[in-house]
Amino acid sequence: MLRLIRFEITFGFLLIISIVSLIGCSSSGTDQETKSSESASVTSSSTQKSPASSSGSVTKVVNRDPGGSGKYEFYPSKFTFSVGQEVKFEISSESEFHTFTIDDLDIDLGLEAEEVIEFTFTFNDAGTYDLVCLSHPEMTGKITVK
Ligand SMILES: [Cu+2]
Repeated sequence: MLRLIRFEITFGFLLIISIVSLIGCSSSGTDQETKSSESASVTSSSTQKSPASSSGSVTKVVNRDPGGSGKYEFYPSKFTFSVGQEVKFEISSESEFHTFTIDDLDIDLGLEAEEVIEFTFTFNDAGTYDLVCLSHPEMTGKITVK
């Protein structure tokens, strides 16, 4: 009987330790995630629930379609950024699969219906870049970097 009580106490203590270490692990994991997304020039994630705190603004792009706003288009479709600017995009799709593709920058993201993707890109070279959706060639856009 006494041995059983001692076992329960030990088990409870171990449980508390494992919970505490779990909390410790998950918070340090978030720190690492933030650091790695800052160092990489392109990061994408579709599972991130809460956007990482950032001082910069977010450039939102909607992949519109007939099942949503009425026609196939990027909204907005024209963008101007400065050389060296780190741009945080939030790209969403209305009711179909779309892509957010910029060949010259090796960017090719696919979005399922109603999916939202966040990614950060640093524009290092001046120029004009064509944006297109591979599923709908009439969906085009232009990104100017100067
Ligand atoms: Cu599309």
